[in-house]
Amino acid sequence: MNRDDWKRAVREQLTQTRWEHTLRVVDTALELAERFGADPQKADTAALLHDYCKFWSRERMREVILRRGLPEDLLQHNLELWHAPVGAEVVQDEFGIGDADILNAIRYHTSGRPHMTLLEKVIFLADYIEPGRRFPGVEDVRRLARENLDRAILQSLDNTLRFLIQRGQKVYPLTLAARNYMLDQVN
Ligand code: DGI
Ligand code: FE
Ligand code: FE
Ligand code: FE
Repeated sequence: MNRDDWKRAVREQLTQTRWEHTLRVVDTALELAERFGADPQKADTAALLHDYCKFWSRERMREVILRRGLPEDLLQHNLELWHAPVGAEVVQDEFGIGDADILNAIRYHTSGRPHMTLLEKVIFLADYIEPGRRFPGVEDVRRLARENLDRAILQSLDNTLRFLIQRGQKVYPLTLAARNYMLDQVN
C-alpha cells in the first residue's frame, strides 16, 4: 500500500466534510512541522490517518478497546474520545504503521497527554487550528501557533476544558493532566 492507497482508504471511512477536514489537518501539520522542526513525512502520515475511526459505531470501537487492552476508563468518558486510541490500533493493523511516534500522535490527538512529543504536539494543534475550525478563541490559538507551540497548545486545552465545563460534560483525566503539564512548561 502506498500513500494514494491510504488516501483512498481513509476517504472511504469518512464523510466529505470530515475528509476535507483531514486534508486541511495534513496541510496545517506540514506547516507546523516545518516551523517547529518535526519530521514532515511522519506528520503527513499521522495527519492523514488521525480520524480514521471517527465514524465507527460505539460497539465497534468498544470491541477494539476491550480486545486490545486500551484504557477501560475511556468507556466511562465521552464517546468523542474513543476514535483516537482506537484509530491508532486499527491503522497499525490495516496499514502496517509501526512507528510508535506516529501511532501515539494519532492515539493522543483528542485527549492530549503530559510529555507529548514534538510530533504529538504538531498533530494535536493542527487538528485544533486547521483553517476550517470555528471554535471560540481559535484565532488566539492560531496567533500563538505562529511562534510558540507550547503556548498555543496550552490555550487550546484551556479552551477545550472551558467548553466541556460550560456544557456540563466530563473532563477526561488525561486532558486535565496535559493542561497542567503544559502550564508548567510555559512558565
Ligand atoms: O475528531 P475531531 O472532531 O477532528 O477533533 P478531536 O478528535 O480533537 O475531538 C474533539 C472533541 O472531543 C471536542 O468536540 C471535545 C470532545 N471531548 C470530549 N471530552 C473530551 C474532549 N476533548 C478533550 N480534549 N478532552 C475530553 O475530555
Ligand atoms: Fe479526531
Ligand atoms: Fe483535537
Ligand atoms: Fe480531526
